[in-house]
Amino acid sequence: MQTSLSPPVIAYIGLGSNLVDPIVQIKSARIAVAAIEGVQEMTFSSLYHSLPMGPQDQPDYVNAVMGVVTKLLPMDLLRNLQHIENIQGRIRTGERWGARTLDLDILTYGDQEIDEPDLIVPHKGIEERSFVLCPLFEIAPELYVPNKGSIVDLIAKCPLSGLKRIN
Ligand code: A4P
Ligand code: MG
Repeated sequence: MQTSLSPPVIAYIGLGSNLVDPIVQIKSARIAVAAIEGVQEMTFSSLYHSLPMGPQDQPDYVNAVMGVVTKLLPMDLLRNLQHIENIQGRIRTGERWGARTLDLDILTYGDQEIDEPDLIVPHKGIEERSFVLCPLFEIAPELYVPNKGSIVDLIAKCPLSGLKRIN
């Protein structure tokens, strides 16, 4: 894949799966993300079992967050993550918040705020999602999410029901 390089930036990536052995999907995705040229794994959270946000007629999710150092520009990072989603059998049905083998979202990219047609960073809705905030807090308790607040403040305001850490 064609890529452009930037100075190293810390980015956090949200991983989610609720189809075809979600735990295996998340573990495979971790390996695939760490293998992207220009991406280095820094931290990886516990896995969390979560109730579906959105349509309820779908299986429960497994979620996690990965911290990376990357030299990829944000759009290049996104394209690489979408490539991994496709390889792991992601089928885009067009249904909002529908079931998926793998979802990889860029939660934050350094202290940048990005508002482009294909990429919004910090990821929209991050503050309402305990399945993002809890694993993020676990690996980055000092994080400030640009334009939204500190992870400590965000987590204090977010209901945590329906989330269970997987041992
Ligand atoms: N896009 C824009 N910004 C970003 C970003 N920061 N990271 C664009 C990744 N993608 C970003 O995404 C749709 C478009 O968003 C992409 O083409 C990309 O250019 P998608 O992955 O194709 O579709 P999606 O994920 O269904 O869309 P959406 O609205 O982003 O869904 P979410 O917000 O990712 O939510 N319940 C639980 N418990 N756990 C989950 O992980 N996930 C979802 C999906 C629903 N319910 C869930 C979970
Ligand atoms: Mg997504």
